[in-house]
Amino acid sequence: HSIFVQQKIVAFPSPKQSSPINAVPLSRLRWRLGIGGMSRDIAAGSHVWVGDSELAWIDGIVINVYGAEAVIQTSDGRMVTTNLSKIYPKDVEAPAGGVDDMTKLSYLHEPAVLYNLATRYEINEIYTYCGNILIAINPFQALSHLYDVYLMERYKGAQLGELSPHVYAIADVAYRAMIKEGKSNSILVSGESGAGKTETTKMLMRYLAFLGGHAAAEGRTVEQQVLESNPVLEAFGNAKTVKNNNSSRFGKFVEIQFDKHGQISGAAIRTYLLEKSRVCQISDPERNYHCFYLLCAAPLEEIERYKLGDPKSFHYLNQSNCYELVGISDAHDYLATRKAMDIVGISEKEQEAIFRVVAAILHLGNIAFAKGEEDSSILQDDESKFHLQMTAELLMCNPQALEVALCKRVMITPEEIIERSLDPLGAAVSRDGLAKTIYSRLLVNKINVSIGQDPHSECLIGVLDIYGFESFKISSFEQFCINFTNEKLQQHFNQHVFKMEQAEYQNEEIDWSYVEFVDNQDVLDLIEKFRTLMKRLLYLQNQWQKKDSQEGGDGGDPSYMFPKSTHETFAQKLYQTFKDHKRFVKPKLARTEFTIAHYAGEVQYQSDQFLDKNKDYVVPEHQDLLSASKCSFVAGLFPPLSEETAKSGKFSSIGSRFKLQLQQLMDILNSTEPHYIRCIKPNNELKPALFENVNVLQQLRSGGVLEAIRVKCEGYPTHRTFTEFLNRFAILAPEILEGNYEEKVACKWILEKVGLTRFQMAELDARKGKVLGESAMVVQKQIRSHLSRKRYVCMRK
Ligand code: AD9
Ligand code: MG
Repeated sequence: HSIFVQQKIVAFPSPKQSSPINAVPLSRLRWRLGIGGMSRDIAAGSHVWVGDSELAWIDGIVINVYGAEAVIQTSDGRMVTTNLSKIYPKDVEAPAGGVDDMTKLSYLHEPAVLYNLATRYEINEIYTYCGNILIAINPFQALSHLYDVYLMERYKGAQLGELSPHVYAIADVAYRAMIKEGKSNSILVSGESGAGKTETTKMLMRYLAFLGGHAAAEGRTVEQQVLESNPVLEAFGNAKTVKNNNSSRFGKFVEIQFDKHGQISGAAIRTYLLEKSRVCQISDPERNYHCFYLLCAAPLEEIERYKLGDPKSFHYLNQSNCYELVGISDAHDYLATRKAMDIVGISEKEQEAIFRVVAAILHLGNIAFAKGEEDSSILQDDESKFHLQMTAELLMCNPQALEVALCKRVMITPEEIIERSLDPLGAAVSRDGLAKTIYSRLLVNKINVSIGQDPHSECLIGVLDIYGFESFKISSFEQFCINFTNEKLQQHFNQHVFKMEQAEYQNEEIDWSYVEFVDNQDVLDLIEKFRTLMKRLLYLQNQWQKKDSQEGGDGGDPSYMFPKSTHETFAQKLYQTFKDHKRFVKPKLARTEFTIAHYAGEVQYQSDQFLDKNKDYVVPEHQDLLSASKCSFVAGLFPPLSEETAKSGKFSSIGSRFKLQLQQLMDILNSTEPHYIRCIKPNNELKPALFENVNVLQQLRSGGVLEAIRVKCEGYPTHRTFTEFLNRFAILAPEILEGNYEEKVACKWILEKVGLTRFQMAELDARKGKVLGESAMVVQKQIRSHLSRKRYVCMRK
C-alpha cells in the first residue's frame, strides 16, 4: 500500500507535436516560484546563500531574523547581517554531484546556479544544461574520455537529457530535427575569448561529420574538407593574445549542407570582421597571425626561396618578444597546415601563391622610409631596397611601381593630374595599409571556393563561432562592432528562450501570459542611429575632400585620417544626439569618450579613431599595382573596380558592410531552428581545476544565461515529477502513505493539507523543516523505508 501505484502518470495533455524544443518531459508538476518571494520563508535555522565580495556567494545558516534583517553565520565562520531580500535559500538536499540540468534545481537562482556549476566542474563535469541551452566550462586540460568515438555512437539518436550533457547531444538534436522536419538548424556558440568556442565548434563539426559522413567513400570527402578547413582557418586567422594562445581574430559561420539522405553534400564558410590591425601592429606578449611563424619554420628550401629567416628579423613580428608557443612546434604545424590545405582542395600552386603572399607581407613590413627632398620620402637603406625588391618579386609586380605606390599619391583635379609625395610617416601608413588589405583578402577569398557548395542541398546545419562581448580599458570601433553583433545575437537568444518557454507552457496548458520579456531593442536602435551618424560624417568627408582637391588643397586623399578637430566634433555630436538616451552616458570630463550600457554591462568607448577605422578604402595606386600582378592569384585578390566606383572616388564604410553581413547572418539564423551553447572561461590564468566564482558569474550574466533563468523564474522555474515531489514532501502528510493514491492525487492532497495557494518550494521546505524539527525524524525514516520498499516492488514487477 503506497502512493506509488502508477509509475508513469501523464500530468498534462501530451504535446501535439514533438519538435526537439517542445519535447518536454511529461508527468511534471510545476510550482510557481517567484524569486522575490523566497525570503519570506527564511527563518532562524534556514540554510541560505549570502552575497560575498570574494566568492560572490557564500553559504550559511540564519541565526536570527529581526524585521527585514537577518543575522547569518557563514560557512567560513563569520557573522553577517543583511537584508532578507538579499539572501536566498540553499537546498540542503541537493545531490552531492550537482544536477545535470539547472531546471532540476530546487531553487533556481544565481547562487544555486553558480554552486551547481562549481560542484560539477570539480569532478570534471564540464557540461550542464539549462533547459535546452548547454553550458560548457573550459576544462583547460585534455579530457579525451569525453570525446571518444564510442561516445559518438552512444549519443547518436539519444534523447536530449538521456545521457550526460554534451556538445554531441546538441549536435544530435539539431541533426535529428533537420532530418525529421526538413528544416535547417543552427548551433550558436558564444562566450568570451578563451572560453572554448572554437574547440566546441570543432567538436560539433566532427560529430556532424560522423553523422552525415560517407562511411564507405574513398579519397577526399566533403566532410574531410569541412573538418580540415579548421586548421587552415586557424593558421591564417588565429593568433596568440593575452587571453588565449590560439585566439580566433575573426568570426565564422560554417554552413554544413546535407542531401535528402542526411549526408553531407557541401559546405560554406563565412568569415566576419578579421582583426586587420594585427598584421602590422602587435604588442608584448602577443603574436601576429600563426601563418607568419609557421612559414619562418618551413623546410629550408622554402625559406631560401622566400628569403626568410629568423622571425626576429621582421618588423611585423619583432614588435613583441613572443615568438614561440609552449607545446607548439611551428615547423610541425607548417607541414600540418599544408596537408590540411591539400585535403581542403587548395592546389599546390595556390598554396605556393598563398605562402608567397605571406612572405611578401613580411618583406613589405621591413621597408623603411627616410626623409627625402622637401616632404618626400625615400627608401631608408640598402636593406629596405632589398625588401622592396623581394616584395615586388613575390607579389610579381613591378618594383618601381611598388615604390611609387608606397611613397606617392596621385591627385586628380578637373584641370590636371598631380603627383604628390608622402612624408616618411605617410609612406609607412601607406605600407601598413597595403599589408592589411592584402592579408585580409587572403583569408576570406580562398578557402571558401575550394570546398564547394551544394546548390541542391536540402537543408543545412550552421555553426556559429563568434567573438563574445568585449570590454577593454580602451575599447574602440572593433569592440563597438563586436558588441553590436552580440546585442543582435542576444536579442535573437532572448526571443528564442522566451519562445521556448511559451511552447513548453502551451504544451502543458498552463497560463504563461504574465511572463514579461525584456528586450534590448533600445540599444540596437541607439547603435543604428550611431551608425547613421558616422555614415553621414564619412559622406561629409567625401564632400570636403572633393571640394578641397578641386581647390588645389591636399585633402583629396581618403586614406588620410580625419583631422583631430573632427573627432571632437564627432564626440560633441554624439553627446548632443544621445544626451537623453538611457543607454548612453557621457563620462564626466570626457572629450571623446562615451559609454554604452550594453545588456552585458557598460562599455566605455574611445571615439577618437571611430571615423578612421570605419573607412574601408583601398588606395587606387595599391589597387592598380596589384591587379596588374603577373601572378593570377594576387591579381585575383584585387579584381578591377567597377567604373562607377572608381570614378566616384567614394569609399564605403566598414560599419555598413559589417551591418549588411550581420543582417544576412541574422536572416539565415532566423530561418533555422537555433540551439545554444554558452562557453565559460573559469579563470584568466588558463589553468585546469580553477573555478573563479566572480568571473564565472559575470559571464553567466553577459551570456544571457541568467536572463534566461529570469524568464524561467517569471514562469514556473521549478519542475518536479510527481515522484520527486512525493519523495521530498510526503512527510507533510504522512497519512497518504496509508492510502493507495495516484501520484498526482497524492501531491494535490499534500498541498491542500498545508493550505498553500501559491506554491513555493521554499515555503514547502520551511514547513518540512518545522515538521522535522518537531521530532519527525522517525516519520522520515518510516517514509524512506516505505518508499524504498515500494521501489523494490516496482522494479521486480
Ligand atoms: V577566442 O574568442 O577565439 O580568443 P575561444 O575560441 O572561445 O576563444 P578556444 O576554443 O580557442 O577559445 O579555447 C581556448 C583553449 O582552451 C584551447 O586552446 C584549449 O587549450 C582549451 N580548451 C577549450 N575547450 C576545451 C575542451 N573542451 N577540452 C580541453 C579545451 N581543452
Ligand atoms: Mg576561437
